[in-house]
Amino acid sequence: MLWWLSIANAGSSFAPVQATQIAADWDNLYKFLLAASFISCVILLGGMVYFVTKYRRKTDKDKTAYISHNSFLEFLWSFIPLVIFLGVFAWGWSIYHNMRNMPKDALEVHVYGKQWDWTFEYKSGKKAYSSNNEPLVVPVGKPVRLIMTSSDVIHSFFVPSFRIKQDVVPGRYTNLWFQAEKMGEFHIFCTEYCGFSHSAMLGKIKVVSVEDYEKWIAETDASQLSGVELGAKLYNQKGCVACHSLDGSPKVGPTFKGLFSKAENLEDGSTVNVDENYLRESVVNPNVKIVKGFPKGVMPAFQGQVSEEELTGIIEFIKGQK
Ligand code: HEC
Ligand SMILES: [Cu+2]
Repeated sequence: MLWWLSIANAGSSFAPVQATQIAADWDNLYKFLLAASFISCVILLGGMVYFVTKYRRKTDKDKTAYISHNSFLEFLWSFIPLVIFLGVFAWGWSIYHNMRNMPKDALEVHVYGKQWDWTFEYKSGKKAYSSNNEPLVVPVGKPVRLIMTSSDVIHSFFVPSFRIKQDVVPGRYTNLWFQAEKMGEFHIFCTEYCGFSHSAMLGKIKVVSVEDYEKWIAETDASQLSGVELGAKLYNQKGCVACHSLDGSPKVGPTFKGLFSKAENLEDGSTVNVDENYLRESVVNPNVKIVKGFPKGVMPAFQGQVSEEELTGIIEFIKGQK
């Protein structure tokens, strides 16, 4: 193998360590593209130099025969690249599909980006702040899903060793998932220019054994409400309880029982898959999508009435109503 084909696996200035399977897949595709480009370049430039020397004008009387075209050759140099490009497309598509297809059983962590910190919030309510040098701690060999949002401008969450990157946008959730196969610490960068200290918006992912992760998460401060507990408190305090039941019976609004991940029928005849973004919109802006059989304009909009952490709590609470 050429030196640059093997160097990436170890981690170098050429490419960081491969800490996930996706990173290895990604690198293989990238190496193929580099090798294919290199070989094409040699064929093209080599051919050019060869023909320039071979058919150069040696005497004044030299005359090259007139050649118009060669259909078979032209077919080959169109068809072979077409097959290669379609192959690259299929290869890239399958890696992208793995990257974006969120596993259902993943450990979920909420991520808030803000100028200039990444806050990680676990189900238990435990939080870690990158601006305090606290890492995102995750177990090795387990799928992890990040549910991310921003409380100010657009940031972007990038983990070079995992080869994953996703914009973190105010007003909505974006997702990333990964399964770390190597223990150790890996860098997080913000890759969307977000103001004065953008370059210092750094973080770390610390991949530990499953036992160490369990020990670490068990150390959650007992006075800290979990997301579900916070959501239950808000369900009563904010008055959702008056219009939404938890036992399956409709009140003024639909019940929360079995709501998450079902296909909801809307007034306009369409259906929507109930995910975190749908729940978020239903709370902050309830009149955008009206549930079939329920009145419009009855539910108050909670835009500006709940913080990002509170919204997370409400969503976790609704997700828990199976
Ligand atoms: C005054 C009654 C009322 C209150 C209070 C209320 N809602 Fe609603 N809610 C409704 C109605 C009516 C609908 C159905 C119409 C629609 O889709 O907007 C609804 C729809 C929803 C939906 C979409 C449900 C589905 O089946 O797709 C969610 C989620 C929701 N509300 C959450 C909340 C939360 C959380 C609170 C408290 C912070 C709350 N609501 C407070 C009346 C209310
Ligand atoms: Cu940023």
